[in-house]
Amino acid sequence: MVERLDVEQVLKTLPLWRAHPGDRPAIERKLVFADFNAAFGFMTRVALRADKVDHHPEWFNVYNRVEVVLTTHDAGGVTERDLDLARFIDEAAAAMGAKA
Ligand code: HBI
Repeated sequence: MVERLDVEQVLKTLPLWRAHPGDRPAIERKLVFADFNAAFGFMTRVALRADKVDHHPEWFNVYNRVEVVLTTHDAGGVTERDLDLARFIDEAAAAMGAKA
């Protein structure tokens, strides 16, 4: 079992992320891309990584917007696995020219 981390501490290292409102601790980032092509390109990069590390985003996409929520179900909160994927998401978002 991976250790749960304090969300506020995690967010200090992830300036583009917020606490996700809900019944269990989670972090979220809302992204905007130039168009659907860029948004889906971003999602493809993240999907391949998620498959590789067996850790998956909860996400929502309409056209050029993607909303991502990360949490670790087994631990009932945010762990290093979410932090790692969030860092990868930030890199992929920058590479795909995220506007927000
Ligand atoms: N993805 N975000 C997230 N959180 C999990 O706890 C998680 C996951 N993907 C796969 C996974 N857990 C599996 O390890 C278990 O469901 C078996």
